[in-house]
Amino acid sequence: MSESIAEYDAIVIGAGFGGCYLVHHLRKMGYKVHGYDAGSEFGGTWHHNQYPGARVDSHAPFYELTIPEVYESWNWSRNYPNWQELQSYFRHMDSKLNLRKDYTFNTWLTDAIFNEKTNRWDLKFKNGDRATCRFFIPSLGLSAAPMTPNYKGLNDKFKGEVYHTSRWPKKTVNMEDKNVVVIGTGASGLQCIQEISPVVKNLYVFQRSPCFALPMPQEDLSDYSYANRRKNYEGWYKNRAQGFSGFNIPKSSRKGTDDTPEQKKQFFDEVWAKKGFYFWVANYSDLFFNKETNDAAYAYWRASIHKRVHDKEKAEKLAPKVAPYPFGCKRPSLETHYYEQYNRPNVHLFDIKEEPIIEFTEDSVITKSGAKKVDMVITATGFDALTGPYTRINIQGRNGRTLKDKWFEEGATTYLGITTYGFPNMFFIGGPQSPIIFTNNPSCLQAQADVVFDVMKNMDAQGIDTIEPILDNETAYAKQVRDVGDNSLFMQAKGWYIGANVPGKREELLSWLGGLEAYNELLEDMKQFNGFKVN
Ligand code: N01
Repeated sequence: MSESIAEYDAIVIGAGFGGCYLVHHLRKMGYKVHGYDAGSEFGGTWHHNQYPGARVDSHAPFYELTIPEVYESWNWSRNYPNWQELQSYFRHMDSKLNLRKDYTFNTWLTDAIFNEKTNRWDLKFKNGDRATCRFFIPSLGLSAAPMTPNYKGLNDKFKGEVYHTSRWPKKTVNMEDKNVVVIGTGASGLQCIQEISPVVKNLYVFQRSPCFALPMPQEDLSDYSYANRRKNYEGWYKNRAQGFSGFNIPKSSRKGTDDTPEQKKQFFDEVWAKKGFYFWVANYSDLFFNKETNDAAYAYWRASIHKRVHDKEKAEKLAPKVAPYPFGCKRPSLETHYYEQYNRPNVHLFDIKEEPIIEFTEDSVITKSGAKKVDMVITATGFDALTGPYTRINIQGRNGRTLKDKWFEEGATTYLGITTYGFPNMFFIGGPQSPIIFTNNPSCLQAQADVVFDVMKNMDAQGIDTIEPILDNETAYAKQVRDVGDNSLFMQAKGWYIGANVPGKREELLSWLGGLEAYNELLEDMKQFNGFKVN
């Protein structure tokens, strides 16, 4: 524990994509910047989420930072790399940029308090460290606050191993010949199930809602000529910042309501054949707004699943006749052989709504059909996404008001998904009301960080000490984000996109749905401080 207070121009919290990009560039711009992370290494999400089968479902080379020193010397072996390769990527980045010299790890930020006398942020860490800075830039990741289920007996009686997917231990976890429970079938559960089914003795999957997963077009890149591919990088990177999704997947302007059933079938065949997120991002433009279009997409998807799952009862649980929520309004994960796992005799599927978990005993899970012996429980139960990572920290702005209170009372209200009234010189990257949910994450994080760099530069050039959004502008922006959500089908899908998975959290669409290109245009205003009060 140090007695002194470290002084910086800027402090970045987080050592994932956003944090690394920020520290690298701010340092180059001549700022005295320091990064902190609660984990023991670089990687953010990918440092913690190393559960079996964890793999990104955004493809290379879009899912990386556009830092030439890093990408020019880095080759992915797959276009959808696994956690091991993603961790190697971060090690490579550090070896090229020596980020480590300006980072402190294993340091949990407990308090960040804006000091109205000095106009600086005063930070305290769990280990006793203290620091102060002019610019406070948290880049905490959307999934840094795991949600754990509170089943009777799980935490106090059950004697077997219990792991949350996003807090997977840094040791080998042996599952061979074990009876394993997986609770939750979102992206994490699905990937884990896909990987461990062939290994375990029995797998008991407890599903509350099915995931509408799409085929992952995985490719082996090891034989590619990277020299040739890299010639395209500059163009790709430029395009990714200008498209809707931050990928090379174009958004369609075609509406399902304009097409006959035959035309719809033909259109679905086309987008389905492209695999990956095409059936989501490049689907009809009214997919998220029109029930008829959405139902048609769901029916098409459902038929593809029923072809792969032999047991009709299981198939019906995985892809029910009536969609339990609108298609694509919870995140569709990508899979390669998930559905085939349910053809294995050792993989048992329970719909929690029909067969709830009654309790865990020392060595079993009890449901209405009896007790099943269990050695390990894996909870893949998701996150208090977007706001949770921020509201767990005591972040206090003007007049001692905390961000937690503000977002609890008003909902996740921000200006441009990057600042919030009452919290001067705080720029959050990848947080609520940014486009992060609907875009390739590095594309969104970089767009936000780039505008922060310009804002800081312009502030210094014009002798401005603090910047803070004007309340009316914030209210209007926040309303715009929510109104789009309220007029969409998203509000009918009770998942993390709208905060419905967290008891007591206000239900609202938590992300900007207008696409990255339109968002970038809004950010242009910020560079000139339009909509902001400056001092
Ligand atoms: O979390 P989730 P996730 N009892 O919230 C269920 C990113 N990600 O970790 O839908 C029983 O999606 C819950 O049921 P329901 C990606 O953005 C990316 O899987 O609320 N079940 C749901 O089935 C992703 O979307 C990658 O009814 C309970 C599941 O648990 C996001 O992270 C990989 C329950 C949670 O699904 C989150 O994914 C992994 C309870 N008490 C994650 N509580 C890739 O890039 C919750 N559930 C590949």
